Amino acid sequence: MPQTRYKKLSGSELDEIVKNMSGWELKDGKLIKSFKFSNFVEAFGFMTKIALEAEKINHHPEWSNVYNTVAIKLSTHDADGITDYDIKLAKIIDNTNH
Ligand code: H2B
Repeated sequence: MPQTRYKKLSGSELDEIVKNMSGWELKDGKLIKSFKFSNFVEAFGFMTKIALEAEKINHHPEWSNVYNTVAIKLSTHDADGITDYDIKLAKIIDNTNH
């Protein structure tokens, strides 16, 4: 996939965008947020819904799941940074029931 597909965001652009994204933070060059559910099935159901949406836009989360929590870290490895696609995926995630 050509790298020009992505718009890599600068530090100041990111600060401006992320301050309006509830619960998201910048850490170690990634956009991060954690979600907590009542049990494992709820957490895994959330991941399943996101996985299908991520596949549709061909942009995939780095994440981990322990019982009822899902910790998400977004970045674009092809662009070695955070891009408009990470923001797009973060919005999809926030709009998925949690
Ligand atoms: N997801 C993320 N988060 N970053 C990428 O750079 C990326 C991806 N690249 N999903 C895509 C797939 C690329 O490897 C394929 C070939 O399109």
